[in-house]
Amino acid sequence: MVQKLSADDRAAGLTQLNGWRDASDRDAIEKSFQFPDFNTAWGFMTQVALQAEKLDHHPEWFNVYGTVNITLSTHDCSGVSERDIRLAKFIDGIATGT
Ligand code: H2B
Repeated sequence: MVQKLSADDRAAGLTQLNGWRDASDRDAIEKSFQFPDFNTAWGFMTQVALQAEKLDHHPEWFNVYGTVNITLSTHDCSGVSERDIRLAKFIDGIATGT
């Protein structure tokens, strides 16, 4: 069973991420990405999707043209776990091109 992060571990995890914040309306973390066009946004989403399958951990997301809003939470523990931090780190790496 996946463990929900403690408040301290969650805060520590967020400091390792770039621009992610606690969702205002639920127990999750979120970030908004802006790309120059739909093609770039979709390429980003494709890379995230492949990694999500590999990790068996999937984003909730919303896309309009170059905007991609991503929310991460772990359904299995109804909150934020290490899996969300891991996927968020991967996503940050792709979005910055590192
Ligand atoms: N994704 C997310 N975000 N949270 C989960 O708890 C989760 C998932 N669980 N992807 C996985 C799939 C689970 O449903 C399967 C059965 O392993």
